[in-house]
Amino acid sequence: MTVNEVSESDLDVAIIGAGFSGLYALHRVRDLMGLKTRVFEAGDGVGGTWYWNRYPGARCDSESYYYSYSFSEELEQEWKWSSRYPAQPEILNYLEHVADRFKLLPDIQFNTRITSVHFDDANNRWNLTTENGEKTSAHFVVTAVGCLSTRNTPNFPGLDQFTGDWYHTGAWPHEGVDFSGKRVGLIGTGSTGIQATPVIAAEAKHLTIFQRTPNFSVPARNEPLSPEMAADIKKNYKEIRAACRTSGGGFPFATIERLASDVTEEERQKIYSDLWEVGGFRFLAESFADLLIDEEANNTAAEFIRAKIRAIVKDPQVAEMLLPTDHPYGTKRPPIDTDYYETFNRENVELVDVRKAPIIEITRKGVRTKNAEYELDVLVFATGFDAMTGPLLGMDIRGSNQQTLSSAWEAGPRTYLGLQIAGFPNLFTVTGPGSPSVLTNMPVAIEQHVEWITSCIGYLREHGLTRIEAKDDAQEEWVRHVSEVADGTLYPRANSWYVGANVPGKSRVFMPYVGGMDVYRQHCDDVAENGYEGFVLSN
Ligand code: NA7
Repeated sequence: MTVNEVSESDLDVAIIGAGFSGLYALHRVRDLMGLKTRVFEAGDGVGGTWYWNRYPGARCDSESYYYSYSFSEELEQEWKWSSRYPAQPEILNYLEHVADRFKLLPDIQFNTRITSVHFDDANNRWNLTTENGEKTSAHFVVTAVGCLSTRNTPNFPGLDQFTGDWYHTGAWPHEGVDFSGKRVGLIGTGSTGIQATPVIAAEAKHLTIFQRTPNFSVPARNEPLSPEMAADIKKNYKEIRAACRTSGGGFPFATIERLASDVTEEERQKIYSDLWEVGGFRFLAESFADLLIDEEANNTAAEFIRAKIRAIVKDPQVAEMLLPTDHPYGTKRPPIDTDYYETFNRENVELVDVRKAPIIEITRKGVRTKNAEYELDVLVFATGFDAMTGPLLGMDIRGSNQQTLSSAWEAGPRTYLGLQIAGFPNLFTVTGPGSPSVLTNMPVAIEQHVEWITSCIGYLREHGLTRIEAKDDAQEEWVRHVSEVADGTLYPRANSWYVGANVPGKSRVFMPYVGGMDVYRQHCDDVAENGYEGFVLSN
């Protein structure tokens, strides 16, 4: 084939990943724009995060009725959510239903991991290679790879000699794991460990939780959605979606302007107590406007939660070990739970502080810390992900002049709007670093990105343009802005996965954009309106 020739099998748009983002991107690109496209998916089914994370207790921390697509009124009216927070199988069913309903499956290639994505400057096209050596090319690439899809499994010496079974929560066996009669160890007390702990404890003979950093968790208060509640939600969907679209976090929460210092101590306690009963993210979002900005304000919420931990956990020594003190509340992704702290009152549950006595190795029999060896039959890694950049750097992406993404991001991720990377033309990153992404209700952020990207591709085609690329100076200015906004908050104080602190050696950069989904959406719309300001459009 000579330069400029495109074979039959080549695509207008290659989409990588069949989770929330990839499914919606496929629907828009194929059905609304009529372009030739294919989704490449590593798993053997749709669902992304909800395909892989099948660990016990896996459940969405956002409420079902707004953690869902808004693009189809028919879909939102016909789908029935069972409870306030849907469990993993239900969200997976929902995404499978979406794939069926919009006839997406024929254009998804499963069991296909993309290993390289190289730009061809002469043709303004991307060449993609799969793990099996299959090759294709596409004019545009949309990475819909998720933010939490590259697992972080700490490199403890000796794991290969462990005679029990071990699992990472992010690659849970489809057939499940039988914990009955087993001595189970769980490493990690992030959202995942906190969801899994009570469920595993209820089944296992004994559960040892290896905690490096205590976390602040608020009860979810999950409950079934009654037919009346469900009907009411369906009746009010227009308003609910509008509230999500115009809010800072993509949630339909009440807008709170009061500061923690605006009320008396007694009123503050009442507000926290009431919201503790409401449960979930509302505790943080609907209490005070300055919790993530002002340390003193934050400490009022942190102290309230610490008092709850002391009240719930009967053994004062265990309670003390569970008290988070090293980061302001909410500056790590706030977990929400069902009976997490209560679980430490069970006789078969033991908490081990691996900050004080770190894990030295995995032995044949279990886990050895500096102080002791814990014999285990099953070891669960709830140790999180190489967030946001991991999935992108995991593919060999090379842009213009074959520059590698890993060299462009040597000092941490740099993007323009979290949508494109200078030097990587025609490549779009859904919910990439530099966009609100993981700080928001993900489906809202995903829909905004997919809609912006597809409109952009539509614009290029209408104007006979074949190439779009972020300008260096626009990118530099955006990176500066993302970091400046983050520095105005308490977020960077925590050693969180938002700054890459959970992965040894990863550059410390606050990755998501904290300026708010509403502000960000408007900014992206203005950029497009002004002829894609900050991008070079060409032939
Ligand atoms: P997280 O939130 O990254 O939590 C991982 C946990 O694993 C956290 O408690 C870590 O402790 C712990 N961890 C990681 N590495 C180690 C080592 N080497 N030793 C001991 N403990 C370790 O991941 P999740 O899966 O819980 O949640 C990810 C997101 O999914 C969540 O935020 C939601 O958005 C959904 P650390 O705090 O780093 O000291």
